[in-house]
Amino acid sequence: MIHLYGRKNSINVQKVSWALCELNLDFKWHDENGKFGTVNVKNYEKLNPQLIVPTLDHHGHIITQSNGIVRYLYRKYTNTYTISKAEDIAIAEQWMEFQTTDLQLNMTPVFWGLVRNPPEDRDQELIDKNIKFLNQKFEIFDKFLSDREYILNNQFGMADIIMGVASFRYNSLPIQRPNLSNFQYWYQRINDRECFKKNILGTFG
Ligand SMILES: N[C@@H](CCC(=O)N[C@@H](CS)C(=O)NCC(=O)O)C(=O)O
Repeated sequence: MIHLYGRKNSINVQKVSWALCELNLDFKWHDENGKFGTVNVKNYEKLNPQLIVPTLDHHGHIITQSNGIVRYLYRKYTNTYTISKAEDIAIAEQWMEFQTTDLQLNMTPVFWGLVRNPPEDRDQELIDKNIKFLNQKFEIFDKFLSDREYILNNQFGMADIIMGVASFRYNSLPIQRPNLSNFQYWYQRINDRECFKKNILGTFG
């Protein structure tokens, strides 16, 4: 049995639920309706000493860290790692790292500042500075997408999921975005996927 711990509107949990869906894997979802900062599961610290989400219990094998979980699932259930050249995998992983480090650095103050925190706590200067960086980083991704359909092997895969959840958040933010035609073309195809509609759409907030 596969168990996923975490709430539906967490960007990091979404990576895993989307990947499980794409791979047609049944799983039991725990704490689907949990609030931020709480995981309503008894003894959760035994599964995840950091008390964060997501955690995957894959037939008794406990894994944390969203990108690590997605890599594990793709290694286990697809031929991504065996058919791809190491150079191409490196590029895919480069974008996965980009999301979790560089993008999140700017996404967090913008998302929390505009969406999750009350308006009286808003630091507009900080938000504006980070919107600028966020737009610049998506411009870099837009250029990368100019000669490909998807990130790895021109097939939808793990790196599209990781950049996809971040892109959903970016495109949902009430901010001005530059014209990113390659990015928006890619995003539209990502949006059309059933697993995106099922796991990501309608979760902004
Ligand atoms: N590097 C971790 C970060 C996980 C993380 O920060 N999770 C947040 C939600 S997105 C969290 O658990 N916050 C506490 C909570 O929601 O209860 C990962 O990628 O899994």
